[in-house]
Formats: sequence, C-alpha cells, structure tokens
Amino acid sequence: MPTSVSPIEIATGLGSDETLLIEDKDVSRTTVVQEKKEKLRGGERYWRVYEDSETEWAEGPRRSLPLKKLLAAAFACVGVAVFVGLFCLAQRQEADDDSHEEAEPASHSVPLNDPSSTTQNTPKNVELFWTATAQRVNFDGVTVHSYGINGGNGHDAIIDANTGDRIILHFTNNLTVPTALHFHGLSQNSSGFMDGPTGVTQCPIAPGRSYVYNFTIDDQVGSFFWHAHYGLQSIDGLRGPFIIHDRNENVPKYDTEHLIQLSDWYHEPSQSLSDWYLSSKTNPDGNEPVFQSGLINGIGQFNCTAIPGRPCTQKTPYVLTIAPKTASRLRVMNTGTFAAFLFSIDGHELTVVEVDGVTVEPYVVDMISLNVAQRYSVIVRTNRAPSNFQIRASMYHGDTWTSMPEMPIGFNPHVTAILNYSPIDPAEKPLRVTPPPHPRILDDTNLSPTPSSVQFPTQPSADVTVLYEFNFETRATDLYQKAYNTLHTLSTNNTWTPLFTSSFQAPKMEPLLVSAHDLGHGWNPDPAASTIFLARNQVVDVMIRNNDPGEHPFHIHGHDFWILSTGVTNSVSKIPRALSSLNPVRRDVVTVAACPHDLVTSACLPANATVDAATSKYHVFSETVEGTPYPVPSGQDDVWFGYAVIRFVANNPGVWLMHCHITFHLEAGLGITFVESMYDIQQLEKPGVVAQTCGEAQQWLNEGNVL
Ligand SMILES: [Cu+2]
Repeated sequence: MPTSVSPIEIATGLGSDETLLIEDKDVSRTTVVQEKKEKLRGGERYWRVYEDSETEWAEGPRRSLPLKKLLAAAFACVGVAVFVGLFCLAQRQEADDDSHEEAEPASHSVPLNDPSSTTQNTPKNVELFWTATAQRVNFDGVTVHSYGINGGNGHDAIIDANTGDRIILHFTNNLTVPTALHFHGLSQNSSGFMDGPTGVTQCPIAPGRSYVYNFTIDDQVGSFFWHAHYGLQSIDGLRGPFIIHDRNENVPKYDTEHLIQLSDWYHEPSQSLSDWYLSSKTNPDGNEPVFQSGLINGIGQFNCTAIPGRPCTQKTPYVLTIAPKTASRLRVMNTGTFAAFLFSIDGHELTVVEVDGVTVEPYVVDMISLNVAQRYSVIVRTNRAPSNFQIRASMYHGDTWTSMPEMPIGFNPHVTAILNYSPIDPAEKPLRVTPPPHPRILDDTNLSPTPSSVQFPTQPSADVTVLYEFNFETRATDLYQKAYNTLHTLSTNNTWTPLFTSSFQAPKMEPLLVSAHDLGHGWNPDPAASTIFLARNQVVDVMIRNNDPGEHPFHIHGHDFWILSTGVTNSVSKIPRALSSLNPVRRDVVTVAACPHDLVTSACLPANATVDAATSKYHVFSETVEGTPYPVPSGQDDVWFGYAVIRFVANNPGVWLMHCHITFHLEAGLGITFVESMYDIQQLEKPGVVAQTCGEAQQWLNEGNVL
C-alpha cells in the first residue's frame, strides 16, 4: 500500500530533486496495477481511446492568451445562434476598446481595474448563445468523450461581465441527455430560478430544449465559474470561468490578468463513474473513482508510457507568457471534481488579493491550496531575470484517497506549466530554483476581507445554530452507497434538538423552489429534500462535523459565508464559541478538515489519542474553551473529527442547496437545503421558462426516457 505524501514533503520538494523522486515513485506504482484496475471495473471498458487520436490531436505548445483573446476564441464557432453571440461579444469588446488600447498579445496596456477611478460601470446586457455539445477531446494525451459549449471546450467558454450587468444566456441542450447550468458563487438575489441545480430551482432541460438564464449581477466582483448541475456532468467538461470586473474593485493595481483553471481529469464518462461509485456491488468499500491526470487550462500530462501500444501523445505543458517587470493577476480556480491542488510558481511569491469573489487585504505566500470549487486571485510580479519557471499544481497531498491500493493506469497527480518571461523561448529548460526552506502555505483563515458593504454580524450567538453531521454507509436494504445527513439545532437551553436524518435527493421533476413558491406554507416537502426553514434576515451558524478521513469542501448556493472556526478537535465542547475575529474571511467553499486518522486503517483516532498541533495540517483545538461551551451531542465525543463553523445571513429569499462539492458525495446524498424566507419566496417572479422546461422534461419522460 503506498504511503501518502504530506503537504510539507511536497512543499519542501518545491523545484528540488525530492519532488522528482516522488514523481518517479508514483509512476512505478501505477504501471503495476494495470491488470487489477481493469478487473476492478468488472470488465467495463475503462479506456476510451480512439485509433485516430495521434493524428487528429497532435499539437504543439499552447501559448497563453489574455482574457479578451480567449473570449474571442471561445466563440469562434459556427451556427446562427453562435454568430449572434459572437456579434454581441464583439460589440462589447469594441466598447471596451474605446478605453483600452490593445498592446502585445499577452498583456492589457491598461489595467482592467483601477481602484483610484471613481467612474461607475455602466450596466449593460451580456447576451450569450450557448449550445451544449458532445465532442471528443484530447487534453492530456488520451482522446476521450467530452461535453462542451458550441463545439468548443467548456473551459474556453468564458463569461466575462461587469458588476451590474445583466446576463442573458440562451442555453440549448444539444446532448442526448438532460442538463442544466449553475453559476457558482453568484448570489442570484431575487433570481433564484436562475440558480440551476435540477430538482432544486429548475427541471432538467430535456435534449433539444432550451433555457434562458437571465439575471443581474448585483454587487459581486471577482472570480467565479459556471458548471453543469445535473448529475456529474461537470466531470465531462461542462465547466468554465465566470469573471466579474468592476473598476472600483478594491485590489492592488496590476498590468495583465490571466486565468489558471485547475482540474482533475477523468477518462471515463461521468455516468459510468457515478454508477460504479454508488453501487455497493462494484464498490463495496465506498472509494471514490480516482482521476487519470490533472489539467492546467485544459492541458495535462497523462503518463503515456503506461499504455504502450495505445494511442497517446505526451502533451507539452501549458505556457503562460508574461512580460518582465510587470504585475499580473492570476485567477487560479479549481474547477475539478475530487482533488484539492497545491499551487506554486518556482521562484515567485503569490500575493493573495481575492478569495471566491471576496477581495482581501494582500497576503503573501509561496503556495496556495485550492479545494474543489475554490478560487484565488494572486498577484505575481515578474521581477526575476528573464527565464522560464515551473508552475506546479499537485493533487497528491495527503488526503486518504492517496493511500488507496489501486490507482488508475498512467495516473499522474502532478501537473506543470511554464511561466515564460517574454521574449524567452518557452521551450528553453525552466530555471532550477532553490525552494524556500519553509514555504508559506496559505491558511485561508488568515485572510481579511477589505472594507465593503457586506457587514459581518458580530453578535456572539447566531439566531439559528445548526449542527450538521454526516456519514457514508450502505444499509442492508440499499443497493447503493448513501451519505446520511444528521441535523440538530441548538435550543435556548443550550442542548441540541434533533431536526432530521436524511440522504439528500432532489425531486426528479417538481423543483423545490417551484413548490415553495406555488404552495407557500402549505408545502410539505419530502424528507429527502432535507429542508431547513429560515426566517428573513436570521443570522445562521452551521457547524459541520466530519467523521470521515477525507476533507469535504462545502458550498452554499445563494450565499457566501464567514468562516468562524475550522480545524480538528476531540470534543464539540472544545470548538471555540466566542468570535476570534471581527473581520473573518468570507468565501463560498470551506474545507471541512478530515478527522485525524490512522494512516493504515483510515479510522478516526480515538478521542483520547494525542494529536500533535505542530505537525497537523489543520488547526488543533484540544483545550477547553472559556465561557459556555457548545453542548456535546449524546454519545458523540468518542473520536477526533474535523469541523468548520460558518455563518451567513438569511437575506436572500430562495431555496438554496448546501452540499459537498465533491459531486460523487452530492450524488450519494451529502447535501441539505435552506428554504429562506417563505413569504419573500412567494413574491419572487417565476419566469415562464420554468414551467415550460418542466413540461418539456415531462414530455421527454413520457417518450420512455428516464431521469
Ligand atoms: Cu465530500
């Protein structure tokens, strides 16, 4: 059984021989599991390799493009609808070009954001015409099936808008299966029917049908992304960036901005991954499917030597070209499914200025960790002697899956790209840089949001405090593995009162928001909807308790939230109850720490074990807190566990999904819903497309199809 590699090991190996040794070790391990893995899959065809892949997909190094060029490329496709989209976009760019003169390809001559400017954005309509399409792609050397937009890649379909703009996205489903889109991190204030998760805010869009996503970007700015929210289709490539600019964004000046999209990459279609994962027959241990490789802006390095004789073309790493002596904003995002990334650039500090669409006081580190769906903007200064430098994104850092006995053939968890100072030849060998002896790895709880209109509610106790626990199990009556959510609420006498235990499942058809809107207080939701009702403007604390040896990145739709506390402890009573900051970090995905566990058995350590704070990846809370502690749920303090306490204000009427962003886990039921301000939900305008889409989905079902 392979040993897992701690973040510290990877970190100290930054650019050194040690990293190379780790990589070699991985490669040798993956080659020997070839037979086992294919057997494990029960004879199912695991590899989707096509004979023509070498000739069809061979290509040279790709150069980075500034956002505008990428946008133009994203829509350079055929079709009438697409033409209209291109036209709208071109119009928008012309307007931009009045004030921004285009310089050399990889840089904007004028910063997109100028904090000193007092000019307000003039809101406009951003009208897009997107069709979901199926195609074959080769991102990492192996050709596989994929979904994309307008015949192109999802990661190239970039939504770029300004604060205050109205998005009008005409979305047509040209797939053979239903789909829907979600705009991650967008609050959808008063436009909850545009949020996207099927069964929650809309019906699935049947094949051949369309939905118009029409909403205004209120006061948000920063780095977001869009992705499919039907099944696990984002795995298949239906995901891409959603960037919101604002001239008044409170970040330091920079010269150019670039997207760095990180994701794990599976060679198998999401449906078969999901079927395999959930079935107790094929997956009795409940392991998540492990990806084959990782991508940086759609380019990865699958280990082709692991599949001799099969079509596979080793890819040249992605090249990010930046002029010397400039400051660049990199919008780094993890749009993947399962793995967290450690991201760094040899010889360069990263100044964090934005987290999940929240601008923060500049904070300098050497590495950032991005869990699934998390984003950071970092400022990178090209202040070294011109050369090439390695950009590193590693997914191999100590989560339990890294010690699974079998890894996919050719598995490569390390992705690299090149930071190229122009005009150096990007093909020149990257400079070897001595890594810092003690690299600074970002702890997001050290970040402080810049002053904004969003006020942190400083009341010590929330109006509603919810304890959210969960576990994965396959009960005797189940054919499928399920996640079970157990919810309690804190009563005024400081005891936990049970709310419900459920495995989340959205309705196939009648979306929860439609039921709430149409029926109001007469609505009696199915227990599987896992609903918690909130009144307008209540301050809500959610304590997520993780008895699992893996991290879980939790996300709430319709809100970002403050992180009050996160770490590991051996008693709920030791979780800090007093606020430790009056300006805590706010974001929309929180990493809920794994339980400290036995590295061989993966069992959470008993509560009386000692966990060393000095070597732990997480904050360790082992001291009794001052004041009244949180009560201990009965019989629960027997092991160490990971947790996060987050706070949000119920100021956004709607039905909002809260879930683990590892979509396998959501499929298993790891999620709940907040029904926020029922009276206000009933006042929401329900666009005609909502009922129309449900009717079309029903018709599709009537034709003998299944959801
Ligand atoms: Cu999870």
